[in-house]
Amino acid sequence: MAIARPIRMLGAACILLTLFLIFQVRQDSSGVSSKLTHGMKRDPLLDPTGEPAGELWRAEDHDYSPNSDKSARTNAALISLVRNQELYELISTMRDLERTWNHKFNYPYIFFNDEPFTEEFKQKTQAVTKAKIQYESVPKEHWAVPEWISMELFRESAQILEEESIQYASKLSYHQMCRWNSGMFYKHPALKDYRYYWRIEPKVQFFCNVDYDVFRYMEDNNKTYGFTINLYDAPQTIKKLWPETRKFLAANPSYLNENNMWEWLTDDKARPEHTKDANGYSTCHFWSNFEIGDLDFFRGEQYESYFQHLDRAGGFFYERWGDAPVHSIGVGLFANAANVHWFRDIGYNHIPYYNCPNSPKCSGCKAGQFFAGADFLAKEDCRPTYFKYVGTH
Ligand SMILES: Nc1nc2c(ncn2[C@@H]2O[C@H](COP(=O)(O)OP(=O)(O)OP(=O)(O)O)[C@@H](O)[C@H]2O)c(=O)[nH]1
Ligand SMILES: [Mg+2]
Repeated sequence: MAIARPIRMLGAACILLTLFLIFQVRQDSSGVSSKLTHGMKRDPLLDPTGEPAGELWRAEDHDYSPNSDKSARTNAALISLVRNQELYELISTMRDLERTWNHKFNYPYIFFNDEPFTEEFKQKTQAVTKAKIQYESVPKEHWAVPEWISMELFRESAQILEEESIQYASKLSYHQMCRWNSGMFYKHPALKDYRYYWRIEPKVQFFCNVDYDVFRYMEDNNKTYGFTINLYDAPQTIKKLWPETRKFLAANPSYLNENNMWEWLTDDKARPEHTKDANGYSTCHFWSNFEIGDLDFFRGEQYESYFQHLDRAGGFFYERWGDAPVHSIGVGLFANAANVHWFRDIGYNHIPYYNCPNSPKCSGCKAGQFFAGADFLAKEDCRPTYFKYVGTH
């Protein structure tokens, strides 16, 4: 018996709808879709990505040889705080960065450690690059727990955070590392004469060939800070960070930049519970395991006195304030948002998150992929909020 035409049409529509839904679910579970909200229909990383606009410095046109006195390199270094036991993970990071970028530009590396670097560490890292490497110790007074911190209170607070399953809560060196990265790295004597830094960490990955001098790009375009990944933080680790920030701002209202990122920092629409638990801070931050920044900004009066205030407040030890939210709030309040740059063209991964552009220069990651692993990671993506309030520049 023939089936009536309207019924056939309905059946076909049902099949198409089912196929569409299956496609959507598969996309979500592959980590490619990060469930962009705030009205963003499409991840900008899915659109073809090229180089930033404007004049770019290239290795073909200038002298970037490693030992040249007249090199075109600007005043910049690749930096990492790292432990001897992370040698092989660091080598893997260096290989990626050399392959995609630094073999063309030969910027020097400066490695920092609270312990002396071993000879093996020095030899094996130097074997990966033609560029110069400096191996630096962190001054004791930069690493030590400040005298106003009560170790008893630290242990009690860490215990409470451990009960909330906060990773590394009772690991003192983790707190010291976060404090050093927040307010000490830019005071290290080895960085005194440098203007720009690119922070790297062991075991991160770089996926895309970058054919211009990114430090010159920062300088020529008056950029203060560059990032790849924009995330939410765990509110339990920073409950007092925003209240302390508000206190600091109340005492120093003139420090606030006219073109700041207040709405990104205080958004309470995307994750209202998060903002509530962090006492007014959205917890959105630039993931600081990647950052390219202007040291003059961090050394400047606004950021440095902000750090001093936070350090006195004790949250690097009594909570688990990370350098990522601290840098991000500092940049979000005291820098001009127009001078903060999303390096969308630098393909990057630190487990478990990615920045992966759609470009023939990239391999090893999937365009638009935001995370690898369990689906719940998708909700940690703060880019839609950032793009909405600050933009995609
Ligand atoms: N020298 C030194 N470096 C450290 C210490 N703790 C952490 N680091 C470095 O600081 C950076 C951040 O530390 P990680 O342990 O990766 O912290 P994380 O990224 O929050 O944690 P993971 O998700 O486990 O990677 C890395 O470059 C580490 O090598 C330390 O006690 N001494
Ligand atoms: Mg790490």
